[in-house]
Amino acid sequence: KPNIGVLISGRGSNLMAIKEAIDRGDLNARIGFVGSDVPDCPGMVWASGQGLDTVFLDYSKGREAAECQIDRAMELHRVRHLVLAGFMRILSAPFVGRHRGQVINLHPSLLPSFPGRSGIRDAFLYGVRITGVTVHLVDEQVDHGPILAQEAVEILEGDTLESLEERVHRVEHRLYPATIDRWLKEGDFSLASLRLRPW
Ligand code: 3YE
Repeated sequence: KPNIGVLISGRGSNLMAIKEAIDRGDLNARIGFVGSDVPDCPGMVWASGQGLDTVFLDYSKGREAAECQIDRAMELHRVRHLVLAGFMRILSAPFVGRHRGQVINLHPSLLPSFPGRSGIRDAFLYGVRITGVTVHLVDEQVDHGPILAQEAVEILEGDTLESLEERVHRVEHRLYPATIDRWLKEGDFSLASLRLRPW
């Protein structure tokens, strides 16, 4: 069973969805550790309560030192695959290079539209009629790497930011565990990697 590390900075609702999918038998993995740059965030409190191993990633001495802590946790817990789940730090190019193809991210918009820290809000304020959720491999740029899965979410008349957020999160909680399971089984299945040739 592959060991995964899950990195969070906030509520940890996608961590909870991942744990539930594992417990249901829908995601063939083990959570080796949960790491966070915010030690007392609700997701870390929840993870401790579940008996998961938690690791505080101390960014106060710089990105490089914190990323060394991630490397050490991965070795200690025999983790090869990292899952970003509301983790709000940019991973450096050297870190991405050491873990090429082994870090996955979830972003709450249809990339390449609305990258960055507030994808749902930015789509809502722009007034698009369709937004969604993207799962992609992490590369050196933020919210940019090869796309593994996307699902559309309609913005409805009468939607508020809050009602839209709720529908986007519901899609995330279903799409992310399913895509992680496929990724662990099949590796890179991005369409970009298929190199479709013209006839
Ligand atoms: N790193 C790389 N590629 C990616 N991290 C995330 C996705 C992703 C990634 O695709 N290489 C907000 C982060 C944006 C931000 O600017 N963070 C700052 C620090 C902010 C602070 O001080 O709290 C930073 O430099 O890390 C995860 C999503 C990142 C979202």
